[in-house]
Amino acid sequence: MKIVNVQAQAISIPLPTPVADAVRLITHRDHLFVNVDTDEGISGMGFALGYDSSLAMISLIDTIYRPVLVGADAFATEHLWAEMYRQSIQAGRRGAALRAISAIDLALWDLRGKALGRPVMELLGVHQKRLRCYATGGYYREGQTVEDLVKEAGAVFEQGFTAIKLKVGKLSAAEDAARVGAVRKAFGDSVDILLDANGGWSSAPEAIRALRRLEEFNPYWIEEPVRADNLAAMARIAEATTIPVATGELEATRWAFAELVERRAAAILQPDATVCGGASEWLKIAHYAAALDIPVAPHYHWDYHTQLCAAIPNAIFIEYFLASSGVKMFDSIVANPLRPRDGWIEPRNLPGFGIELIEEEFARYRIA
Ligand code: SMN
Ligand code: MG
Repeated sequence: MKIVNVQAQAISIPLPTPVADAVRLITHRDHLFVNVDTDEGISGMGFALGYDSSLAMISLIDTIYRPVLVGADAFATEHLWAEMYRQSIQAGRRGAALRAISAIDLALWDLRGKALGRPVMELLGVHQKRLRCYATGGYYREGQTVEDLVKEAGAVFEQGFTAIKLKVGKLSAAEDAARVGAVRKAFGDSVDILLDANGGWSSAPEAIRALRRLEEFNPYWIEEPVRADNLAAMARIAEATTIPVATGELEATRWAFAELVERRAAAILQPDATVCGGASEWLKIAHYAAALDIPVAPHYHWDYHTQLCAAIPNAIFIEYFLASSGVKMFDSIVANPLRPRDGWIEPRNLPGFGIELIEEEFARYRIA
């Protein structure tokens, strides 16, 4: 089956109200979309979160990736990944180039599932279909009090979730401890509280000082305590606190994840298939982690990660955003959004990734 066309588009969805993590204000979400068509009339679709690089990604597809793809065998995903990576080595290796490769690779896996009439998880081999979710909330919001945060967490637990992720790292250690402590006090030990600093602490000592104050609330993990690049600091933090370090949402390629493990920078890996290089690369990372019994808790897009986590033995969590969080607006363009029940989520039983878009909504948010 030959690839005859690769189409790239971008959308930008505004958030109803801006929210912040430790390092940035988020006002909208932009995504790259890739459609790959074949000579047998079967197409695949893939997407990646852009962080305002969607237009740059379209340009990379036009100049570097489309020429690699058109005319090639659509099932040759391993060969095509290697070739796309090689042809963009000067411009790429991570960041926007790897996100573009991710969207293309995911489109090719979607296509393969559609061609064979099976969900991606069944092409891989199913381990489990029921996956535990945590709900991400607890962003910093203008004017929000600790009581408001407890109320927000209450709404999450009322829906049956037993794990929540809260932001830390923007306020003083005492203020962050008050936020996390209030949630722990209100909901007790039966829930898991995960923390995400988005690299907000400037050094290992600063992170360790803040984390010492948080240890008493028994957080499940601390995510990206310092800048993702500073593996030495990440390892020092892991050594100095009882809280397991999770990281990986900004990492791309198997080599980057191997380094995280070798340098003892993370106890839990968070590869994102739309960032790390697509399903092909995500699977290598997850299998490498499985060889060491390291848990995998992928970052974000559950439309992909439910299919992929269903097919590995070491998945511990799917990340989910409630629509009421007003943060993750992607489901506003999905006709068949996945809905967790009682804190658990299952992959779609449809060919490929089975994601159906609402065309009018897609068109409304389209920017290129
Ligand atoms: C996050 C980052 C980017 C998009 C969505 C969510 C955040 C998280 O760091 O881990 O939830
Ligand atoms: Mg994060």
